[in-house]
Amino acid sequence: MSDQMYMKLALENAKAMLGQTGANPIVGCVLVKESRVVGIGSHLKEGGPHAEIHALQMAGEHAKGSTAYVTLEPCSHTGKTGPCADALVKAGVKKVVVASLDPNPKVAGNGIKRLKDAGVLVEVGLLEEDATKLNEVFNFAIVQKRPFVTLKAAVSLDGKIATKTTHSKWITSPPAREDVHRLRSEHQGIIVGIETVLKDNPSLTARIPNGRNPVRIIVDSQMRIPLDCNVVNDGEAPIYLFTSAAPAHRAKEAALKEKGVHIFYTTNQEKVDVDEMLATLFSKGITSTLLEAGGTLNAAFLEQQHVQKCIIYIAPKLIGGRDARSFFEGIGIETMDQAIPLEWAESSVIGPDLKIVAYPQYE
Ligand code: AOF
Ligand code: ZN
Repeated sequence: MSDQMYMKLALENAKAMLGQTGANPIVGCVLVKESRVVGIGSHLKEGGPHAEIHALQMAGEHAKGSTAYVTLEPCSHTGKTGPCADALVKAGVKKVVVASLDPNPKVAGNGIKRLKDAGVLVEVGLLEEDATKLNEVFNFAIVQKRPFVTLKAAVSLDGKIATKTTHSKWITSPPAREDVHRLRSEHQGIIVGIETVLKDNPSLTARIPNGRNPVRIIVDSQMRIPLDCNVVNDGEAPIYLFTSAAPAHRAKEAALKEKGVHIFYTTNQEKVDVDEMLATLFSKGITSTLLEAGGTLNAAFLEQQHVQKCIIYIAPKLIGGRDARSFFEGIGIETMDQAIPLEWAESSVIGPDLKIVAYPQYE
């Protein structure tokens, strides 16, 4: 097998853990000695051993003199676990092939340096693009100290998310909606506005086999959330309610807290400040969020450049109506040079619908 094939194997091992490593990156490691794989490992969960440690444990004494293929630069710091670079050196690994560097300021090249200083051969950059893409969420969040935001919308071919009477069940097909549940399962948090809660009384859970429910983050400036709505009562996942409401709502606050809702006040008295909310979410360990909001809240995110990725499902239907809502409203722009440019990344067909993935290209 070639170097590339071993690294592909390491990448596959990383990829399988998408959505289960919390704020940590997904990482795979393969140890090879004399043309035989002697150890394989993935980072399974935040707080647990890193990929290299699992692979070293599997290899045992065979790690000595082996080559390690790691999708991310081995760490050099002591966080919840010890430095992987030192563990590789201690086990006598002869060469380390790394796909991409770790942008975590606590690591950022130090892992490579430690290995080299200890006399280990190091190569960096094999399948780098694939590895970087795999950790797009981690790479963004660890540097920006904000969660990566993926905006999801289901629209008709004429770009509407509802009819003029706000009816919207359903625009896209069951397979496309199932894909959304998979997306929810891969994110730590799902963000909606209070309008969505009032109108749809949704559950915001990942209803697929083995789905993991994201934290339900609700933007509710005036604390209008009904005490009897589904999310507040179903106990399926935590609720983070962001509000700018003044102390006038203390009685309701107590009732919500009683039901286990976590309430966060933002400094602005009128409207929840998106950037402040995202900073708070990051401080709570949330690095990946799915924004499933309507046109107003989406606009607040987009106008402040807080959307990193768009996933749009397009149904082969025409809705029409001047007053039918779309997924990006707000005040709008004057001229085309002010439009947010995006880069197409993927397009596919799901049942009768199209799925488009695109990345906003901010200045
Ligand atoms: C690796 N291999 O498998 C992972 C790494 O709190 P800790 O100790 O788990 O450290 C988390 C940091 O370690 C994380 O932010 C990232 O920089 C790195 N993750 N490094 O060598 C791994 N998961
Ligand atoms: Zn590590």
